[in-house]
Amino acid sequence: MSNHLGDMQFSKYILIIGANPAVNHPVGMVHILRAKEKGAKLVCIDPHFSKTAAKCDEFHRIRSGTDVAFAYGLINHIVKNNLHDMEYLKERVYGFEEIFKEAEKFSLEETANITGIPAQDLAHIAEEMAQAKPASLIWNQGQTQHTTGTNNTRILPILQLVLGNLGKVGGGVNILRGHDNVQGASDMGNLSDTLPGYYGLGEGPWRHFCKHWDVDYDYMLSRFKSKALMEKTGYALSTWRFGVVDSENFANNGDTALKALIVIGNGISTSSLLDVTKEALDTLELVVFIDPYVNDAAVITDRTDNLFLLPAASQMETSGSVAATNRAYQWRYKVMEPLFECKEDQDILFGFAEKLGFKDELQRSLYKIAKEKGRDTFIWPDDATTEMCQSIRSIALQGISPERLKEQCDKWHMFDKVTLEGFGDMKGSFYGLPWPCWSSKHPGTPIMYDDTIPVMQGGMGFRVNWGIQAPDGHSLLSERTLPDSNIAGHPAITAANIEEVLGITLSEEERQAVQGTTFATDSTNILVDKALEAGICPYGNGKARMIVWQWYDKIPLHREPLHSIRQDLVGKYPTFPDKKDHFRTNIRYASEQNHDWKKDYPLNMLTGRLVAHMGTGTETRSAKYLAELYHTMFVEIHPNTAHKLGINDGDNCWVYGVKGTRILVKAKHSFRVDEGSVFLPQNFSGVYSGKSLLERYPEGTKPYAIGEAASMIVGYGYDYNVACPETKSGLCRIEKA
Ligand SMILES: Nc1nc2c(c(=O)[nH]1)N[C@H]1C(S)=C(S)[C@@H](COP(=O)(O)OP(=O)(O)OC[C@H]3O[C@@H](n4cnc5c(=O)[nH]c(N)nc54)[C@H](O)[C@@H]3O)O[C@H]1N2
Ligand SMILES: Nc1nc2c(c(=O)[nH]1)N[C@H]1C(S)=C(S)[C@@H](COP(=O)(O)OP(=O)(O)OC[C@H]3O[C@@H](n4cnc5c(=O)[nH]c(N)nc54)[C@H](O)[C@@H]3O)O[C@H]1N2
Ligand SMILES: [Mo]
Repeated sequence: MSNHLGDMQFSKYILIIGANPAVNHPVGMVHILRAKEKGAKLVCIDPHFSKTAAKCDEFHRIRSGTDVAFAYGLINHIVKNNLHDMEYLKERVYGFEEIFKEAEKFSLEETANITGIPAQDLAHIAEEMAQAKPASLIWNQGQTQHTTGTNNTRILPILQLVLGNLGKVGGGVNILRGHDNVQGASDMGNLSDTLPGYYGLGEGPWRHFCKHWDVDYDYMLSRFKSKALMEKTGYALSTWRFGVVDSENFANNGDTALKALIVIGNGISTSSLLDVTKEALDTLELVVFIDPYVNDAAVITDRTDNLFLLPAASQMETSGSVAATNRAYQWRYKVMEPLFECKEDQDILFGFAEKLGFKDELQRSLYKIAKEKGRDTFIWPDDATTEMCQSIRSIALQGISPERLKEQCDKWHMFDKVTLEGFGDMKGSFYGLPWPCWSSKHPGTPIMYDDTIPVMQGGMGFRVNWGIQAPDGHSLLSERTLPDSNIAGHPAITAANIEEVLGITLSEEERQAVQGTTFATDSTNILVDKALEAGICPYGNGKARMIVWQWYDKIPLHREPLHSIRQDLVGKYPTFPDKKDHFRTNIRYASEQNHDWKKDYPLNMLTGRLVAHMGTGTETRSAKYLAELYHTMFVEIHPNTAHKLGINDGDNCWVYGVKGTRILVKAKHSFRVDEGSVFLPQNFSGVYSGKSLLERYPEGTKPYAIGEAASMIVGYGYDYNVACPETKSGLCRIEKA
C-alpha cells in the first residue's frame, strides 16, 4: 500500500477494483465513505454487485479475469485524449512508450468486447478519473487470485503512473491486505522465495542473516542437503500438495517426496483442489496443526495416526508488534495469560527446536541482545522485535524499536487519525512508523514515492533496485531532486559509491566499518545516516519501470483465464506456456487451457467473502452469534439461469468444478451476479462433497455452522510468477440435487 487508509479522505476519485472493503475492511471503509462525504466519487469495478458496489456512485460489472484489458482500455482513451501526465512520465518513469504501444490494441470497442463494460462507460471512467486530481486506486484479491495476478498488480500502478497519481497525497495504489498482520508476515519473510525483508535467498542474504542471528554460515549450510537447495525457492502454500502426491515433482525437491507437514496459523482447506490436499494429508508420514481451534483440515483427512493438534494461544494471550496494511507497525499488549494447556506460538516452536537440536542457535541472538541491554535472559517479544528491526534494513525497519512502538501505543491519542501525524509528545513521528523508517530520528513514511517533501519528513523518489541503466541503455535515474538536496537521480547507496554520490570523504574508521556493505546490509547505519544528512533517500532516486526485462511478460499482457468463459478469445489472448519447477512444481498453463471447458462447465465461477466469517471460518463458525448470521453454504445464481436449470430459491444443488469434483449447497437466487456467473463464499468447511464431517471434530470442539468448502471445486491454475491459485476466475456446472 503506497498511501494509507486515512489518506483516502484527500482523494477526489476512488476506483475500487477487485476489492470489497464494506465486507472485508469495514473499518477502512469508514475512511472511504468519509471521502465520499467530502465529495470524492466512488467507482466500483467488480463482476459481483458487492456491498461496496452498493455504496459507490457507480458500479460497472466486469468479466472476471479481464482487468489488464480494462486498464489498457482506459490508458488508450487517456492517451488519445491527451489526459496523461507527460511531464511526470518523462521525469519519473521508464518504459511508458511500450505501454502506450500495447494500449493501442485496446480500443474502447475491443476492451468492451473483452471486459463486458460498454465502450461509453469505459470512456466516461477514463475521462473522470484522469481529470480528478488526485485519484486513488484500491484493489485486493479480485486482482491477485488469477493466473495473471501479477500482471494485474503491475498494470494498475502503471495506470496511476500514467496519470501522475503515485507519490501524491490522496493518490497512490492502495492494496488492502488480508489477515491481521499479513503485511508483517510478508515483511518477516513467511514466503518460500525470500529470507525476511525481501532479501532473496542468495548467499549474500544468508550471510547477512547469519550475522544477525549470530550463527555460523557454515552451520546454516550444513542444515541443508545442498547449497543449491538452500538457495532455491521452496514449495508454496498452493503447490506443496504436488510435492506429496505427484512423483513427477520430486526431482524439483532434491529427489524427495515431502514427508511431514506442520501447519501454523493457516486454514489450508481454503486452497484450491481440496481433494488433492486431502490426498496429500492422507499420504504424509506426519501432520501437525498448531492452532487455537481444531483446524478444519484436520477433520478432512482419513488418517488415524501421526496427526497432532497442538493448542496455540490466541492473539489476546500474546503480545508483540504487528504490521498494518499501510506498512505501519503497532505494539499489542497481552490481554491475559494463555488459558489451559495452550502455549504461545513461539514457545511451541522453541519446543520443536529443542527436540530437533537447534534451540541454542535459534535463541542465540536473543541472548546476545539481552546481554547488550544488561540482562541475563531475553524478554519475549521485545528482544525478537529488536533483532528483526536491526536485521531488516532493505525496507528500513531499523528506525523501529519495541521502545518506540510501546510509546506510540501508550500515547495513541496523540496522533491525527486521518493524517497519522503525531502531536504533543509524539510530534515528529507518524503513527506506526510506516516503513521505510530510516533511523531512530526518522518519522516513518506514510506516503511512498513523494519526492516533493524532504526525506526526513517521509519523502523519497522511486527505489533503484534494478541498476541505473535499462538493457536498452536508457537511464533508470529520476530527473528530479528531493527538497533539501542538490543531488538529482542517484543509485542506492553502497560503501563503494557513497563518496562519489554524496561528494564526501569517509574517515578511515568509517570506511572500514562499512566495507563491502550496502544501505541494506550496513549494521552501523553509517551509510544511511550520511545519506539522510545529505537530504537523499538511501534507496536511491530512480524512475519507476514499466518494463520488467527479466520476466516472461516484459510488460503486463491480457491473457484469458485458464478456464475461460470466452473460449473465442483464447486464441487471441492465450495463457502462458507450461512452466517447469515453479515453486518446485511443474505447472500446466497452455496445455490446460487447450480444451473447450465451457462445453461442460458453462458458468463463470466467482468466489469471495462474507462479512460475518473469516478465512475458512474456523474461528467465526465456532462463534455462536456469527454462525447464526451466516449458517449455510450457498451459491448465488441469477433467477433466469436458475429457472432454466429448474432450481428454485433454497433448493439444494450440486456445483461441479472442472476437475469433476462437486459440492452440495443451497441455491440463492440473486441479481448480484449476471446470468453467466455464480458466486460462492469461501468461508465454509466441515462438509466434504455432500458428507458432513461433524462427528470427526473432537468432543467439545464442533463448530456451530459447517458447510462445503468452495476450494473443493476451485480448479487448477496458478499465477505465473507467485503461484497464487486462480480462485477468482473459473468455470462450473450446476445441477439440481
Ligand atoms: N469478513 C471478512 N473480512 C476479511 C476476510 C474474511 O474472510 N472475512 N478475509 C481477509 C483476507 S485474508 C483478505 S485477503 C481480504 C480480501 O478482501 P477482498 O479482496 O475485498 O475479498 P473478496 O471478497 O475475496 O474479493 C473482492 C472482490 O473481488 C471481486 N472479483 C472477483 N474476480 C474479479 C476480477 O477478475 N476483477 C475484479 N475487478 N474483481 C473481481 C469479487 O467479486 C469481490 O467482490 O479480506 C480480509 N478481510
Ligand atoms: N475460493 C477462494 N479461496 C480462497 C480465497 C478466495 O477468495 N476464494 N482467498 C484466499 C485467501 S486471500 C486466504 S488468506 C485464504 C484464507 O486463509 P486461511 O489462512 O486458510 O484461513 P483462516 O481461517 O484465516 O486460517 C487461519 C487459521 O489460523 C488459526 N489461528 C488464528 N490465530 C492463530 C494464532 O495466533 N496462532 C496460530 N498458530 N493459529 C491461529 C485459525 O484458527 C485458523 O485455523 O483463503 C484463500 N482461498
Ligand atoms: Mo488473504
